[in-house]
Amino acid sequence: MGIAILMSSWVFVVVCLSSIDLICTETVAEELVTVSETETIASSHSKSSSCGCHSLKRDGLVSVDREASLLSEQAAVKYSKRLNDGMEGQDHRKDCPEEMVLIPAGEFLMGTNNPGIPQDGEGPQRKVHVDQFYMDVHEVSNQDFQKFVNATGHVTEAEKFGDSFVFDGLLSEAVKSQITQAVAAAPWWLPVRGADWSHPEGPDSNIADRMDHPVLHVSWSDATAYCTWAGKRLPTEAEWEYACRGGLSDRLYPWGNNLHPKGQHYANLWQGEFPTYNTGEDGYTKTSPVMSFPANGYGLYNMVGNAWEWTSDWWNVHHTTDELHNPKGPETGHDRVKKGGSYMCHKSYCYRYRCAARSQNTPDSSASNLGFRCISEKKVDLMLQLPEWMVSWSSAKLIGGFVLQAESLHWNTLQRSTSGETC
Ligand SMILES: *[C@@H]1O[C@H](CO)[C@@H](O)[C@H](O)[C@H]1NC(C)=O
Ligand SMILES: [Ca+2]
Ligand SMILES: [Ca+2]
Repeated sequence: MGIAILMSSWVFVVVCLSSIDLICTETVAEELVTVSETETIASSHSKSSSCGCHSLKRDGLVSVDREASLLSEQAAVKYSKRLNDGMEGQDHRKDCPEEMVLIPAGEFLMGTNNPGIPQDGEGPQRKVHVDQFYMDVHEVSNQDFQKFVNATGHVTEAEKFGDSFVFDGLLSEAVKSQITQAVAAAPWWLPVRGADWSHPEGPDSNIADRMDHPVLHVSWSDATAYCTWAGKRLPTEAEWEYACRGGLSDRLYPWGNNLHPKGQHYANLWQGEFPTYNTGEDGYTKTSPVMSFPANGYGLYNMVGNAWEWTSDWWNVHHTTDELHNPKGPETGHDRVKKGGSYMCHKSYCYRYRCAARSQNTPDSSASNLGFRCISEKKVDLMLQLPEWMVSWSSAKLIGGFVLQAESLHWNTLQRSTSGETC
């Protein structure tokens, strides 16, 4: 039986590869994971003119879960970059370019007077001026981060500490059975030994089939080191929020006020019941490729949803209503601001996939839903590959003595970092 399935899958892969269609190969990668021992691959693969990957409907019996997973796979294709841009069949290497777009200078209304989560300091609404800058069009991907690690030998904080937080819905039973602690206020977050950016669900996982997904399990310091290496920096909260709004004024989301314009999904969020059942109606129960779903008015992808994104600001919930120019947040603080929400956000629990929404973590925290993107004042065309000593020197300069302090605080941090932050 096992061999029969392997062989069918193999034939499927060969058919897909021979048509050089990225969607097919992506779908197959999913397929190898989700096909169970008791199912057979139906003959539907050979039915359509491509490789049948666009209509993964199988003849015969399909369980309810299987049906949901099929619908989710179809949605994943529907919301892929390729179909968003009407570029089906084009060169897939363009799917994940290292690209930045110009965010023109301007003024905007930051925050909101109708806060979804008032205690997060979403209000009051205030006028802010921002100079022009360039922003990464997508979250930093695993591939981008791999390049950085290859060039610099950077070791992330999660790797140094030996653990990171993983949402328990993603964990294998083998990994789960070894965990004895959880976060009281949010028991679905488990500290997993050996979880890091290249092992997002612990030692028995890898990123081979998601190099174009956002890098996860990166601390604020890791993110800062990456941006510095790339000749860029983290955005301030004001820059991030200004960019999120995509030129629209006083709207909830990067595309407007309607979560599902024309019944379509515009972001990778959670559908179903949090934290027990994610239907994956938007195509993904975990992260999605960094350029899926439509871009906003500035050409930025996944500003809300997919992965949370670090900003350079210290966290504080009290804001002046004075008009500000390029505000950089408080001088000092304990936590750093993150923006945009993630694939785990559901309105019932984490209505934070709005541009004004915000949350925080200690700078040494890392988790399976937290990533980043960088900005720069000048356009960075070529990645400046600084030697490691220069990167450590400049990030040490940026974060001062915090590295040492973070070491000693780490265990408290693990508990604290998810107590206020539960999605
Ligand atoms: C990083 O290095 C590994 C091992 O040498 C190599 O296989 C991989 O292609 C490199 N990745 C990038 C993005 O440079
Ligand atoms: Ca989703
Ligand atoms: Ca995001």
